Amino acid sequence: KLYNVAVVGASGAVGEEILRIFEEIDFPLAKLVPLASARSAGNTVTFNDQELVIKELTPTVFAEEGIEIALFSAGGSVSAEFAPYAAEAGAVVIDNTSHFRMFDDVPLVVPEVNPEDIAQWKKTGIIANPNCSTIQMVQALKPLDDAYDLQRIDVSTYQATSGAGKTAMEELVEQMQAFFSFKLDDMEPKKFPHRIALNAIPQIDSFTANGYTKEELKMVNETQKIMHKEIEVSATCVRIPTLRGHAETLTLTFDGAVDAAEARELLRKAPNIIVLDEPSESIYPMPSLCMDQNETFVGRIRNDIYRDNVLHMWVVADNLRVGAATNAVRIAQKWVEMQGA
Ligand code: 11C
Repeated sequence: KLYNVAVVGASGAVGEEILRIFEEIDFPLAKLVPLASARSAGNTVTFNDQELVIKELTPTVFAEEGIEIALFSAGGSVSAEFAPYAAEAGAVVIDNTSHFRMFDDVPLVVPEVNPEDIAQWKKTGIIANPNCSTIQMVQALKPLDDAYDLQRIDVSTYQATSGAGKTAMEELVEQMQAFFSFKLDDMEPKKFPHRIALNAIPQIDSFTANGYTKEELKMVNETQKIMHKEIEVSATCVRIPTLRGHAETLTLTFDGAVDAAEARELLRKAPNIIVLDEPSESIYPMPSLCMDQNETFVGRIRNDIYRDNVLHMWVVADNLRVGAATNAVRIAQKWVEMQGA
């Protein structure tokens, strides 16, 4: 069977990656329909060397086009308004925004971690895709939790500007250009609370009453929901002046002793994980290595100096791919597999 697939927000940073991935993989696609708001409708996107005209996102378009799989990445308010129309038209919605993630009746899925939760899609017709910084982290945690029973995560992130969309990437580039013409001090921040070029900003999204940002609390709440476990999580999320690829330092506390060499082997065998860990040769993951890749890279795996139940490591992935588009398409692939079962 072939499926009619809609991509809502097809010309956005994540939407474009979804199209690239559908070009690269063997997906049972009958047709691909790019959708966007009236402002972008009529523009075109390239797909398999063809120019596809973006159609307007309306309440009736999903039924009119016979859509069976609808991938949303056009912002939370668009998903809130239009995902229910897609679900009513019989499509499975795979939503990249944060809107539905913590709804009790909406599964939140990372296929390498909790693929079984996809079976609950019928409750609302919607499956939520987690936040980018959560996805790459739980992929690397799963094999270690299975082996050693993870109790606590202390994580700091180094997040690329593309997490905030295309205009945020442009803001970094414009500020870098201004630096070389000695005009950086004239640049007003737009997408970020401060200048991002030559800086590191310890704020992603807005602060909540407990002193953590919404991005940091997503890492707490989403991790517990995906892993079905009340793991303690403390996150500090930082924006750095890179374009693509989120990096994370993880300090992991397990129930009992953990061995770094054994953990490294477990990660080598884990799906969609690549271990790059030869410190003496300066081999470790970096954002520059993970761009356009669909795998999550792990390195700097080492035991704590003081406690034998604590492990440290460094995890990097392309936030637009692994952290968004790739995970959404992998959910679609699993969902398709389950229809045949
Ligand atoms: C960032 N992680 O890097 C955010 C973007 O909940 O899907 C993703 C926001 C989300 O800015």
